[in-house]
Amino acid sequence: MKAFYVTTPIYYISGNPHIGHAYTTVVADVLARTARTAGPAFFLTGTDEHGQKVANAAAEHGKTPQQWCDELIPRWKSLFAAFHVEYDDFIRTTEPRHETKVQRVFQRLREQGDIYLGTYEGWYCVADETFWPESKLVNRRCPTCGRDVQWLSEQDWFFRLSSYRDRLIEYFRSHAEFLRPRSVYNEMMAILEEGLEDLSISRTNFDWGIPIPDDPSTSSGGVIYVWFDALLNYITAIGWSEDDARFHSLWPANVQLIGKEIARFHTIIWPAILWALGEEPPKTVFAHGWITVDGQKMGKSLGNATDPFALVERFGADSLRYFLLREAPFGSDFSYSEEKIIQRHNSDLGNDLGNLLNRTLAMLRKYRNGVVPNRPQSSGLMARFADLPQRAREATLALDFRGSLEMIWELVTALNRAIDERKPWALAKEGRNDELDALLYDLLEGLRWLAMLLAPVMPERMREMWRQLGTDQQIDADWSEMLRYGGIAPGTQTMPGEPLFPRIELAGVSPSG
Ligand code: ME8
Repeated sequence: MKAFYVTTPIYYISGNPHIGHAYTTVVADVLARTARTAGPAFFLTGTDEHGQKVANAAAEHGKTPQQWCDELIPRWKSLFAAFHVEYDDFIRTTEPRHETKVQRVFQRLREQGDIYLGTYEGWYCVADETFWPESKLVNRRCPTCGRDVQWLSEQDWFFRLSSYRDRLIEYFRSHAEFLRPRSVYNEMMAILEEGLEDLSISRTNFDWGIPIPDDPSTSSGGVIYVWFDALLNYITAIGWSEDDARFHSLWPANVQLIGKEIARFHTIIWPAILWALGEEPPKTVFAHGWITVDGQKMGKSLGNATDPFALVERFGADSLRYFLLREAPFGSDFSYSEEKIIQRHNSDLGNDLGNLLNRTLAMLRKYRNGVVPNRPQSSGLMARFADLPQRAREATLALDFRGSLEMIWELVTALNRAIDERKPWALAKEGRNDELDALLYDLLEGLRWLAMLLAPVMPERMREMWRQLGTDQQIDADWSEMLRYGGIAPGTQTMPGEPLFPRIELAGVSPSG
């Protein structure tokens, strides 16, 4: 069975990670965890360690690039751990398993004529590691980041990107799901329609990269262009050219998540490289929006990045995960603000979900000694949610995270409303025991569903909810088996504990940034 394969960009290790890096990685984690509720999944992330940008950062700190990367890696890994991210593999482009295969790709494409030797003259932006034709510069600066570009003139190896243009246009037209959202699809289509130039894929003015494999017919040295090297991580990590069975159990990737600023690399250059290798493009590349501060993309180099470790400390990783997925439709930009995080935490998580658990367990303790009752009859409460797990999962796997959470919140709302309307305290007072048992049972069963449904988004807090519900089942088991009505066993002793999402006060909030 093919596993659901999801990837994030591999991040430049030129500085400390920020919340933007956590964002994409958390989204990938939620996808992988959700896919796992129905079958196998594989989640790859990692670091992009070559290129001039990383070399410059290392030099500024008086280190060799390799030392610099080795020293920073633990910080990146601990960021992902702090956000409760569980990847299956973390690839570093300086690893031999990657470097040898990148050289193999280069050799193969050179032998078959997809790579040739030519002369490059033009502009280069080091921050984005991108070549730009003169016509694309804005005020003689990089059109993406606005920084100075440098003039390059060198003999380079070129990838015959232009020869894939018609095939790309045709592929875009016949595979609308290949690139989402539509706004980015339209942008890339416009680039294709304008025409493509071949891509320089070697650099000779510095040496921090994978060496061009020997070619007896030329004396040109140099290293492989960092983007050509980096894109290949998605296949070198899973055994391309080494373990065909494993490779084909994962490739083509189901979802490749990226920020929209790197869509051109992933949806024009990447499929062309894959075709040159005789492989298929990924099924979907999703180019998401930016987290912004004062209308600008949050980034390391603009100096407006928020320290993600401090955020976790203050709000808790699971609340942040929820915020990131719930706040904006996936694909749109959204502005970062502590007020909004606190608002979501206090209202959705604290009032709606956390109180529901507290109230239910408190009533159960009061009326039934904290023990899950029998179901003498149905309260009817759960009937209309029978297909919720399937709908919520489909929405998540279609990358509609907000929609999925809204569906799940309908259950939260229904359970809260049932308490308010059916008034268990009145049922207890009037001795309507069967009705009370039926209602309490369904509230607990509903909470069990919620813990499972929300575990991909808030793995740690939902485990705590699970613990308080006292069940000995596996929270991350297959939904089709576990999310059937009647799963919480009568007689289960619940274990009320601390509130799941203690209120965070707005007072004393420091300005963002
Ligand atoms: O581009 N909002 O690495 P990078 C949302 N190494 N997401 C953001 C963000 C923000 N403000 N800032 C960063 C590279 N990201 C290359 C990729 S892949 C073969 C090579 C996220 O360190 C988003 O996913 O600049 C973006 O695409 C990625 O970090 C860029 O990370």
